[in-house]
Amino acid sequence: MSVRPVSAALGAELHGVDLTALDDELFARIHELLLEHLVLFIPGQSGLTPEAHVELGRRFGEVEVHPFLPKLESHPEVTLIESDKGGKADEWHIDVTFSANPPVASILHLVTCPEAGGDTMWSNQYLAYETLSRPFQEMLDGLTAVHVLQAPEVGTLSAEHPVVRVHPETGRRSLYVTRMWTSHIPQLSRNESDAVLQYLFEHSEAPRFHCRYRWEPGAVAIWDNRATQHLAINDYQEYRRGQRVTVLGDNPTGDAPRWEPYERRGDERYYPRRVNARSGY
Ligand SMILES: O=C(O)CCC(=O)C(=O)O
Repeated sequence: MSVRPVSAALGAELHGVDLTALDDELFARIHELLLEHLVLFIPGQSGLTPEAHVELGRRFGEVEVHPFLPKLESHPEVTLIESDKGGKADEWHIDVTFSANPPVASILHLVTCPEAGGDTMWSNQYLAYETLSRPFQEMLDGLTAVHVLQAPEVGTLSAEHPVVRVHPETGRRSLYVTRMWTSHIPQLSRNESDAVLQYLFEHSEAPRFHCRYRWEPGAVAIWDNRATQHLAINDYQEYRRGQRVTVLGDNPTGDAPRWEPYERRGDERYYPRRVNARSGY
């Protein structure tokens, strides 16, 4: 197997790998590389059947059946991301943070993609945290954030997680707020929360933390959902189809909140939630 970094921030492309011939040794190497590079790209996997895709997911942990996104009829663990059915995740996000136990990892198999365009970008959230000043890090270490999905299929789903989480396998801290789902920081006033989150969204999405992948049909991406965000670029018209297997089992942990929830004063307006009805990624 050869390993070629995709950017200085994160991402590596693997060559000489056949995911249909997965054994314990190959899986252990992929797992180790994932912790190091945060997102792995494995081109040339057109032979990856839905069974083998789900099997790869099961190596990492329990596999999700998404509550409402379209799925393969024969394999409900395989979520379909089709451009002609609204499957364009073109806002930065960490997958499913509105759940109490968001995914550990996602495995996306690009079956059909445009000749040019439809690239996907990832951002390294260890670096996003590590490049903040020490006083700002210390403040964020003691805060939580609420993540909300509002969708007709399920109503409102929400969860509260640390703003800074500690990775259960590497022990490193990463920023854990995301433009698509994070609504507010309950220990701050509404104006403070809006301002801090706006800053964190922009900071965490900065190009110096990125890699960008140009897909070919049959390529697979595996990302660590605990320390990255991603965005699919919506710059194409053609049909694009991805099949995603998502691995559950995460329980984001960080420092305990150091402050009580903010108490509203007088007639101060408080947290109208952002409406997130676009998808369920
Ligand atoms: O379509 C893509 O490239 C990424 C899809 C996505 O954002 C997701 O599966 O969470």
